[in-house]
Amino acid sequence: MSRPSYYLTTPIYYVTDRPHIGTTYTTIAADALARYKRLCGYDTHFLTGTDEHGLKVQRAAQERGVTPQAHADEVVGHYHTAWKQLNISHDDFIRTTEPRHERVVQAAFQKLLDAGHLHLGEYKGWYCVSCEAFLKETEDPSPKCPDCGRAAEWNSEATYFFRLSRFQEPLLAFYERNPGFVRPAYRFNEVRARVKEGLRDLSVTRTTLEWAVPLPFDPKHRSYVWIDALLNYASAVGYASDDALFARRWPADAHLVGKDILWFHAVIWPALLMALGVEPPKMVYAHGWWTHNGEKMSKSKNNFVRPEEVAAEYGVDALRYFLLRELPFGLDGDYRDASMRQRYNSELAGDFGNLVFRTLSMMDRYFGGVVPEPATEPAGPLAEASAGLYRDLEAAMSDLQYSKALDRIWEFVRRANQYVEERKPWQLNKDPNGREALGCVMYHLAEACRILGLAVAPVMPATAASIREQLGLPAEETRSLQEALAWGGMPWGGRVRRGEPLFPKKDG
Ligand code: ME8
Repeated sequence: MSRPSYYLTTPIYYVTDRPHIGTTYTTIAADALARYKRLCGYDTHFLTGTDEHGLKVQRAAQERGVTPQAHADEVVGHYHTAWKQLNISHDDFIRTTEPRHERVVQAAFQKLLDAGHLHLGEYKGWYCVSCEAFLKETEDPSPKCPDCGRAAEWNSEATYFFRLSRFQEPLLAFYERNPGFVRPAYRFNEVRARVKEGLRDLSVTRTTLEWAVPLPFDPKHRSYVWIDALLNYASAVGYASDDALFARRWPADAHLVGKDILWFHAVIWPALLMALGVEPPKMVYAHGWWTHNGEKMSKSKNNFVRPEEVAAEYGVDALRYFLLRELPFGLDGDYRDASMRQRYNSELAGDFGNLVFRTLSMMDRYFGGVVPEPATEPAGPLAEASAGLYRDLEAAMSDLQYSKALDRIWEFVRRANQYVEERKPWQLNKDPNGREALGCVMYHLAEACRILGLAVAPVMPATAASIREQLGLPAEETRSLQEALAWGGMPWGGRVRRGEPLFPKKDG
């Protein structure tokens, strides 16, 4: 039987900035989910990429005196470099300037026209270039964008409208049938309430914009950047180009997005898909926003947390761990170096790294590095403590509750450290009758480390690989996570190879 597909995406990022903690956050969260699903045996497809058209990118290029394409080609490099450094395991990286995507944007517009979902008219209103979004009607003569606070620009031009208003009822019916469509639930309620207030037709083309995909039936008009951008999720998996591939991957299982772009994903995107006769995605998960030392991050304040700097100080896995552990996915959070340092020292160096290091040190000291057979005690308190681990991880991860999954794993780490204190291997070692008991204790600790090496792999892949190597296990686990997490999988008789501490303590 073929493995079930799991298709997940990040937003595609504007090529106006290097990756910062916000874009990194979505991408790391998606990566942990992709890795988790792969371990569970899914045929996982993880897509990320860059959003390269539109006024915002056009102006960024103009300011630098280069063409938009040259600008995009340069900035996209920052994303490739960052995602490589952060161990992001995407299966595909789409750029909206690629022909494979532009063709699909044109095909989609043609279909919308043919099916009667577009009408020509005139758009008059305010536009926020930074958010690439239209503002609600206002009496204010110089309004600011309610999302980013920047001054809006007046826009008046001929445009094709997408008949979004027609989709109010179909959307509400779809939401009703799919109560898990938007997560967290309270954000779904906000979306539903706004849709109930009514939907206005959406201007989806522009004549004054150069850096965008031209419409096949009216080349004076070019695509509004958000329509172009949303279609990436479909064009990357064969929509309008490879029907078999598209049938395999679609509908997407999870779109991970920030809360600021939920409206586009939970309202405009499913309506557009319905208009094209395509099923909407299964889930859109909106995460919260990070501030830095209590302040909003912005170019003007120049206070972005830069992932490469945090990774240089603490390591890539510690950054990944911190972002996913510090707050429940969905809520807003504040990045503080003191919290990072505190979690690093107490949870990574103290609890986790210490358990692995002392287990392997004692294995060397008491058994010459060879894992003993747990002859008299094949199971024990650690077997018990690991018993519901898979079930709990699955429950947490199916709702992208990374912090809950990590809390559960750390419960096990602490139980294992407590076990060391209870059984005192150093005393058993002195006891002439303690050899068998010591063998059991050390086997159990090695097994606990093996289990941890699997459980933390989605969030801390390099750490997990190092644990497997130190335990003398093959790099790849071939069984599914559920099977591999069952107690007793550590072979005996093999040699362990103790490495350096995984997370050396930081002073101060
Ligand atoms: O919105 N905390 O691109 P973008 C958390 N191209 N997340 C943050 C954040 C913060 N401080 N700042 C930004 C776009 N983000 C579009 C997407 S998808 C078809 C098109 C998140 O480069 C933000 O919520 O502005 C969003 O998910 C992403 O980073 C912003 O990407």
